[in-house]
Amino acid sequence: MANSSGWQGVGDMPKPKKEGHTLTFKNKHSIVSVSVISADVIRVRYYPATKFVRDHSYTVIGRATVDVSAQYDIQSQSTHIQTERLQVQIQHRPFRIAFADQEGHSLDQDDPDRGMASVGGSVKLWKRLRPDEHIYGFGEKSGRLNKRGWKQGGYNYTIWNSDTFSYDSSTDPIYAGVPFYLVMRAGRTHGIFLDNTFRSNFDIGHENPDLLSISAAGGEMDYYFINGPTPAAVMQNYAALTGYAPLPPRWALGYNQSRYSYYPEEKVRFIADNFRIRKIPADVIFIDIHHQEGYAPFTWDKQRFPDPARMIADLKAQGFRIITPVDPHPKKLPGHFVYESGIKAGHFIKNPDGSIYEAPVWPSKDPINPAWSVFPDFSSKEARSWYGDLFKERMEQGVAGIWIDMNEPAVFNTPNGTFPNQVLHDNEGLPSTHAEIHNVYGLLSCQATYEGLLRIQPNLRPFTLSRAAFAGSQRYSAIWPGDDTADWPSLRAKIPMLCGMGLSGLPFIGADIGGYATTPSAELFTRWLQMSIFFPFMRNHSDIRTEFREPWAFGITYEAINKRAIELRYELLPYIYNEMHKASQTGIPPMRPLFFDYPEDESTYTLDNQFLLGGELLIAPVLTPEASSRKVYLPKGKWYDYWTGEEYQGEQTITVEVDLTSIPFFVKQGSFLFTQAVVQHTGEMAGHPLEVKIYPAEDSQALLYEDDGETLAYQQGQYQERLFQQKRKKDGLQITVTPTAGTFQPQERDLVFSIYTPSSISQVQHQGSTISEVKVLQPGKQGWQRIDAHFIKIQVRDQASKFTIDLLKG
Ligand code: MIG
Repeated sequence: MANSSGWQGVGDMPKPKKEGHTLTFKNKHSIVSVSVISADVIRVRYYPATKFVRDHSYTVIGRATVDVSAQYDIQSQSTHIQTERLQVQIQHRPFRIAFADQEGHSLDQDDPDRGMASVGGSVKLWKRLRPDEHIYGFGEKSGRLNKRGWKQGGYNYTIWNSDTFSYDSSTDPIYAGVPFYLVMRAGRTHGIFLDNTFRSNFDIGHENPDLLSISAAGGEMDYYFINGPTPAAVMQNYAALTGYAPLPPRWALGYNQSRYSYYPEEKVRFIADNFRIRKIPADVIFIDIHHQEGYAPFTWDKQRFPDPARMIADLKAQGFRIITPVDPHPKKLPGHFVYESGIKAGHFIKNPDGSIYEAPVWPSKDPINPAWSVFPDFSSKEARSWYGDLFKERMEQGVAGIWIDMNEPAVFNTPNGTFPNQVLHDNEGLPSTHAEIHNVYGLLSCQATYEGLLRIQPNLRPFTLSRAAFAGSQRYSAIWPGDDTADWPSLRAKIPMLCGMGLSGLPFIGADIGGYATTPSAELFTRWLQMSIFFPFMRNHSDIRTEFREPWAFGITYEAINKRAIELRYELLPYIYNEMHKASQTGIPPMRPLFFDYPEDESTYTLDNQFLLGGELLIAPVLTPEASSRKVYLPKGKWYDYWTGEEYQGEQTITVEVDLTSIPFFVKQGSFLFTQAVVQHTGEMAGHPLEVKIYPAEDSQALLYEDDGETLAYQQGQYQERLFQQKRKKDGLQITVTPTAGTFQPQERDLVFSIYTPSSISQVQHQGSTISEVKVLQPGKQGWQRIDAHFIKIQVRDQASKFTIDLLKG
């Protein structure tokens, strides 16, 4: 049935054929299949033809149906599927699908008038949108957290990765899109993932307030219904399908200093020396495209960097890692190993007439030897493996990670800034045009790079930072949201944007501190830095046309404030690392909006000026100029101001006073906050005390994961996981630390418990024997000390075996 706009609906379907856990429906012009992937995940495929082309995905890596028990009731007019947790009701005439929970409460359904349809190769699906449904996700997106939009005006989001220099809060699409969203309604959540790489569009009640429509410019309507009921459960199910972010090297979680552009070598050394002399902690320096000879990827400019290996070794001795960009646009340089080997093996993208596609990007701006670029076809397995091997020399020189820019892909000579749609890709054996590969070009460039680094250094965790991304990019890269501007709206926009990325399965994220394209005021820079302490990836980066903005660049008053902010990052590193480890196991993003942990609290559904880092910390950054106070919403439970120790009852909005040095954040009752003393870089951490801040509840617990921070030995069991527990007792408090897994042993060190305990403690015991109270804790010695009205500290030597500490009231 064609409607007025030409869309041809799926129409009526006869009874399906059942094969395994897949039901296939066919009529003269359409094929639809519905598969049970697990008790929580249902896959729907629709193609406007009598058969599917092939079953292939660049994103989904885990859809093998395992141990599913589902019942199928196939009637002539309808089919009903029941899994352990979901019901799927399929109406055959016209074909419509509805999803419900096991009690039959409706979760998601096709619009009864429209359902799925196609026109001219595009596919579209209209779903019901209820007034109280809140929508989140779509990857890196501007605007509010809740994609219903401000006052439910509705947004319309496009997935088409785009180089959007100096974008603002209304630009869409930008660099990285993920065709996945969560629906939250009255505390219950589910997700929809569209596994289609063509340009797609999600209209969230914009065109019609009662409809959410999904369309793609080609391919199948291939989507997954992903059950909750909690946001965490949706993310876990989504990660099982699309993969997990690997555990990053710990140094990458330190402070990263970057600039377009640090060169020559003396400048890089000057930056490094300044951090160390000024005692501002830092782990990584990013140099930019000027390190290359004539902007040719995989080269070094011999004048600017005469001996990269030596420079990198010297900086390593100072505790710095060096990251360089390698943009995926090889220069057309006859004689150069990248160009020659790629030409020889046929790894570059071709025009429809079979010639090699060339376009101007950075290498065309070389004043001495300008040349256009050629482009690896990352959609070919062979090209990916060839490309990954190109990094050998660079890694041997000691480069610690690869920064992948311009991989939307971006070119300089087309109106939309990317390849023409007609260029041809291998598409893993089924040749296709750029229209199909564009959105995964970034993802696949990261896969090629990541896998190459892993082959070259099989025992080191690869690090890549990418600008473009798609569903599944979490498996290979940290992502930063490109070139924004240095203004207050842009600062504020980072919270919903990064939270939305986390909700789209990308946990390892952080934005250019200060805003990229323009120069921030000292105050704006400081606020941005203070907020970024709590972003999984923390990097200061700026455009070549802006003023330098190292933490000391704004004068001594600001330098001291900025230094303190970076020190706090290092203090929190054991906690942040632990959260990244959890993300690597579960898919749950460390940086997340409040509704994620408090789905029953409706006042969190549109809250996008504060966020959580893990379950323990609530961050309320100062987001306005010359602020003297900020309002903070605290959800259910008891919360403690990290700085003052003041206790607050949740479910209220409080006002905290702030000045330029303030970094408002709150710790939840029951938390174990794993911290350390300030070090200048992560290489100094070993042997320093681990300080565990405990905010006792009746009883609570937390797992702490530790390892060597850098190698893959953890995959062979070389890590240490311990369970920290605290329990209130009649006569005080008991803390227990129990090793639970792994063989790794941290270097000998003190373990300090910093305990929030208003009650009067008079005695402390370690394994039943009394520890003496001291005025000052001495390194290496047991003791306990009263700090202030709220805290006492207990210090013991850390030990591999289980132990108990008792705090006894007088
Ligand atoms: O066309 O490498 O977003 O971070 O500094 C600009 C130079 C190219 C854009 C990136 C930015 C980077 C810059 N790049």
